Amino acid sequence: MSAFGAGDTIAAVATAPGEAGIGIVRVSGPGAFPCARALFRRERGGQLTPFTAPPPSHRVTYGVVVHPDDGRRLDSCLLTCFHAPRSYTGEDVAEFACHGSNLVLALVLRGALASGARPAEPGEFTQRAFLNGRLDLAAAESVMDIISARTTAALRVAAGQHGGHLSRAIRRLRAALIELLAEIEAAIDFPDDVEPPTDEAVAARAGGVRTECRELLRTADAGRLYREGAALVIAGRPTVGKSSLLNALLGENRAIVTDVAGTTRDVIEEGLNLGGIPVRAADTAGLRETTDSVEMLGVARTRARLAEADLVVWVLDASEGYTVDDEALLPDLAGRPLVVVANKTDRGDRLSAADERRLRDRAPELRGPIARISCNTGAGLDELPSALAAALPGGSLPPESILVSNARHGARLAAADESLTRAVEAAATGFDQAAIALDLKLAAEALGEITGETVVEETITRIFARFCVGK
Ligand SMILES: Nc1nc2c(ncn2[C@@H]2O[C@H](COP(=O)(O)OP(=O)(O)O)[C@@H](O)[C@H]2O)c(=O)[nH]1
Ligand SMILES: [Mg+2]
Repeated sequence: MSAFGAGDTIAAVATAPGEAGIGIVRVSGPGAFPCARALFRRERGGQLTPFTAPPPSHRVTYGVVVHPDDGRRLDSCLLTCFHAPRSYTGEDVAEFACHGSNLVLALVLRGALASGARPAEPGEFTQRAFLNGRLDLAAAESVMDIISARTTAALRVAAGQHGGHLSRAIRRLRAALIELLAEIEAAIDFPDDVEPPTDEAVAARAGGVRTECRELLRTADAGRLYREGAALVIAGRPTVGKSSLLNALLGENRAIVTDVAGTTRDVIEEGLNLGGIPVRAADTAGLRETTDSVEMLGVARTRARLAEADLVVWVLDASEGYTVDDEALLPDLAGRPLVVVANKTDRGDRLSAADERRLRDRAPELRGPIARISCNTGAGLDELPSALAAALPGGSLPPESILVSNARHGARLAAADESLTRAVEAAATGFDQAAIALDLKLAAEALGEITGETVVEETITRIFARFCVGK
C-alpha cells in the first residue's frame, strides 16, 4: 500500500478523553468496513440488522453500535464511511460518532480491535494521509499547530500552512532549481548537442532562489512567535507599578499592588493575547539591593527570567523621570529586546528628551517609542498591547503572510541557503558545472524535505511521533 508497509487497519478514539456530547472512534484501512459491519446495526421496528454492503461514501447513517461481547445495543451511533481514496487517510475509513462517554468509546474501540484492527500509533492517521498523498508534509505538520493554536492569529498561520501557503512557495523554488539542473545535466550528457547555461546565468538563477529562501527564513521569528508565543518579562525597580501593569494588561487584579517596596517576591506569570500573539507575561520582584533573604531569592528569579525573555518591559515612574536607581538596573536589563513604559503620568511627566537620549544610548536594544501610561487613570493603556506586540521580534508581520513557523522547515531552508551559496560562488568563479550541479541537487533536496517530496523515513517517523493518538 505504501512504502511503510501500511495496509493493516488501525483504530483509535479520535476525540479528547472526558465526558462530552459526542465522541468519535475512527478506523482506517482495508478492514474499516468489515469493522463497521461487525459493530454497527440499523434499527428497524426494534430489529437490529447489520448492513450487507457498506453505506455510500460521505453519507451519514443513523443506527446503533453493539457491545463487542454480547451483540446487544450499546449506544446510538452515526456512522460515516469514506471510501478510498476520498478519505482523510486515503484508505477506507469508518467513523463512529457516539455519545461522548469514555466507556462507550472504549467498548467501540475494543470491538474494532476484536474485528481485526490494531491500535493506531500517535499521528498515524495523518501519517497515512501524507504517505498516500492526501497531504504534503508541511500541511500534515500543521495539523498539530491547528489543534494546539491558542490565538486566532496562531490559527491563521497554521491554517495558511495547512492550505498549502508555504508548500506552494517551496515547490516553486524547487522546480526552478530542478529546471536549472536539467539544463546543466543535459549539456554534460550531450556536450555536442546542448549548450550549457552560462556561468552568469547559473549564478543569477541559483542566486534568485537563494534570495527567496532567505526572505522566507526572515519570517521565522514571526512564525515562531505566533506558534509558540513569547515570554514577556515586566521589570524595573520597586513600586514603579510593575504589578499594576500586569493587572492592567490582564484586565483583572492578579498581582498584589501596594506602596510597599518588595511586595512582589515571586514571579507571577499569566497568559494573555497581545494583538493575536500568545504571550506569557511575568511580573517580577523589583530589582534592588536587599538584605531580606526572601526578596533576594525573588530578585535572583527575576534575573533568571530576564535572561530568557523575548521582550523585557522596563517600567519607569514618569513622575520621577529617569533616576540613578533606574540607571543602575541597566546591566540586568540590557542584552534582551527592550521597551520602556513610563507609568504614573497622572502624577506628572519628568522624563525629558535628554533622559530618552541617554536611555537609547545606553540600551541599544530599546525598541519603539517610550510608552507613557497611567495604570491609575488608564491613560495610554489602550494602545499599549499593540505597541508591545510590534516590539516583539517578528511581531510586525501579519499572520496572513507566508510564515515559516516550524523549526524543521527553518533548518531545511538554512541548509538550502548554504548549498546555494556554494553554488553561486562556484559559478561566479567559473567552476566546473558538474560540481555546481551537486550543490544545486543538495539545495533541491533540502527544499523537498519541507514538503515531503525527498524526505527520509526516519524524519517522517520522528515528526508523527510528536502527534497524539487519534490524529
Ligand atoms: N499615581 C499612580 N500610582 C500608581 C500607578 N500605578 C501604580 N501606582 C501605585 O504605585 C504603588 C506601587 O505599585 P505596584 O504595582 O505594586 O508596583 P511594583 O512594586 O512595581 O509592582 C501602588 O501604591 C500603586 O497603587 C499610576 O499609574 N499612578
Ligand atoms: Mg510588584
